[in-house]
Amino acid sequence: MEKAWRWFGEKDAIKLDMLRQIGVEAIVSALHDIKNGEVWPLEAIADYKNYIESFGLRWSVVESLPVSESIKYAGDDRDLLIDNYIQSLENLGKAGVKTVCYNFMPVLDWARTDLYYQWEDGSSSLYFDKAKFAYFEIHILGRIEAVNDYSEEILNKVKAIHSSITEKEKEDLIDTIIVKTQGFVNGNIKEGEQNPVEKFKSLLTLYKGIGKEQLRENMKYFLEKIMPICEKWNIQMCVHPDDPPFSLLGLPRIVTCEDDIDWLLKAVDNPHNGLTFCTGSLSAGINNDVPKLAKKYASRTKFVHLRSTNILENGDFVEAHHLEGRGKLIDVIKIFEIENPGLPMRIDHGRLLTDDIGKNYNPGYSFLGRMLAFGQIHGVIETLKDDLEN
Ligand code: DNO
Repeated sequence: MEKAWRWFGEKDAIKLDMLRQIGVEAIVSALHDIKNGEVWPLEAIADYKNYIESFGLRWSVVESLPVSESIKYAGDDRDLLIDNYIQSLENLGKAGVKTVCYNFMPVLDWARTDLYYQWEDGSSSLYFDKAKFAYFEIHILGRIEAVNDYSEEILNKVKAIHSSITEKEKEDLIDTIIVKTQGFVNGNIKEGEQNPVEKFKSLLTLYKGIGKEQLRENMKYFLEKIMPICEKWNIQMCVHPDDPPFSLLGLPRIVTCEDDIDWLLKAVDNPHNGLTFCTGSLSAGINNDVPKLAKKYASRTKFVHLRSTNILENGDFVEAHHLEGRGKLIDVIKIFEIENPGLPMRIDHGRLLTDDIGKNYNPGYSFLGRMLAFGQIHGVIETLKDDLEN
């Protein structure tokens, strides 16, 4: 596997020389300053690529070239936005950056309720608390019909949260779900937004009446339009699975499990329509057997995210150590080393260790926590390669 690292550009507190020193070979990044929906100019792409290369690294994956909401809900301007997307792909192709990660999640790009779940050793990781999310839907967004989406047990917990939550805790929850986890990935709501809850609610209304079948149709439409430019430049499109892989906010989810992936790969049966195999997102689906999926989809996988989770009895999930939990990374790496060697992989999320605290890293993107996982995974890859060669 190619050992890559997600880097957020020159503003990132983690510098490229540091990455080179720990054995990183390639960079996963995006032109983060360009607004969602606008064309990425060739010159800006080339400058960014040259900068990365000046450190002896290569820009191997774009994560993400975001798909505008209007493409997802089929708004009036979707064709114009798809044309812009095609132009960005053309420019990436010309510049030689040919693996492009994206997602097709309505409104919310990944969801967590807690950024600092405490472990006994003082480190922390990201966490998804079902009852807190239900509370957010029902009491903060006022989405009353959400009561139909949750069990009685969860609804009882929601009542308890409602009677004890402080204003500060409420603000933190809003900030975590719709601001802190979204702004840095070119999501809909940025830090400093005056009224994030109102903006979020108005985004949700765009999807009124759009169910799973319609969202699938819209995704197919988008992929069919962009395949010719991908063929021209040999660009690999790789969709990121929905995180978490179950429905939230009454919105449809279409990349969550084997059935979904089967549908997606058949609907547009073109080798340029591929997957970002995210062991973290997939492992949070109770019915997903991650190594089994890796084996089945190895040839259509173009990029790998390595991370693991544990699902708790109450339905919450927590991000686990990279070598533990449901992600089964050692098995997955072995499968990819045999079935599709050389794929770019990056460590996804890491714990926040004591010396990471206060450094203003994006949620999940600590330095020491990720470096620890990177070192472990590097060792696993080399050991497996050695075993396979002998
Ligand atoms: C979060 C990330 C996601 C991912 C996008 C891909 O940490 O895994 O934001 O980059 O969903 O389009």
